[in-house]
Amino acid sequence: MKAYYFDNLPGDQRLPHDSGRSLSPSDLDILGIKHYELPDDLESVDRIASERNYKNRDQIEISPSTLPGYEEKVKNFFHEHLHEDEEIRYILGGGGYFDVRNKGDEWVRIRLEKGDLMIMPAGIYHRFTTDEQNYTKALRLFKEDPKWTPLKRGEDTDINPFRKDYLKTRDG
Ligand code: KMT
Ligand code: NI
Repeated sequence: MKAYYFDNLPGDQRLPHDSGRSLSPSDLDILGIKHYELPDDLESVDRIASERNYKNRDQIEISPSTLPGYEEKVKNFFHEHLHEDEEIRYILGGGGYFDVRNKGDEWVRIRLEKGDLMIMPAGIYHRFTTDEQNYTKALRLFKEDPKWTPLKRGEDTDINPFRKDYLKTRDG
C-alpha cells in the first residue's frame, strides 16, 4: 500500500498520477480508512468479515479478457460515488488504485497490491481504477446480498444521511 496526493494532471487514469506528496497511515486513519497487509491470509479476512457482519462476498477479475464489458465497467468504477455500507476489498492479484476525497476535497490516491485489505467507511466519496497492467483480482465483501449500490456524487448524495454521519465522524 502506498498513499499520495493525486497529481490532477490529464492523461490515462491507469497511470500512477503521483504528485510526490505522500500520506501516512495516520492521515488515512483521519479519513476513516483502515488498511491491513494480509498476504495469503484468508483466515484473517474471514475474521474481519464476520466481526463486521459482512455475510456475502464475490470475486472479481478485472481485465479486458476476463470481465465482460470491461471498458464500460472500468469507466463506472472511476465515476466518483459513495456507498451506504463500508466498502471492503481484499486484493488477490495484480494491483489498482482507489482515489478518495480528503477534508479539502482533494483526491488522495491509494495503491493496493496483492495481500492488501482496505476498508473504506460508508459515505466517503471515492473511485477506482486498475493500473497500467490492466489487471486486478479482488474479493469484494458485502454486508447483505449484493445490495451494494454506488451512488454517484451530486446534490442528493451531499445530503445523504450516511454522508452526513461520515462527515460528523471525520470532522467531529
Ligand atoms: C468499486 O467500488 O469501484 C469496486 O468495487 C472496484 C472493483 S474492486 C477492486
Ligand atoms: Ni465504491
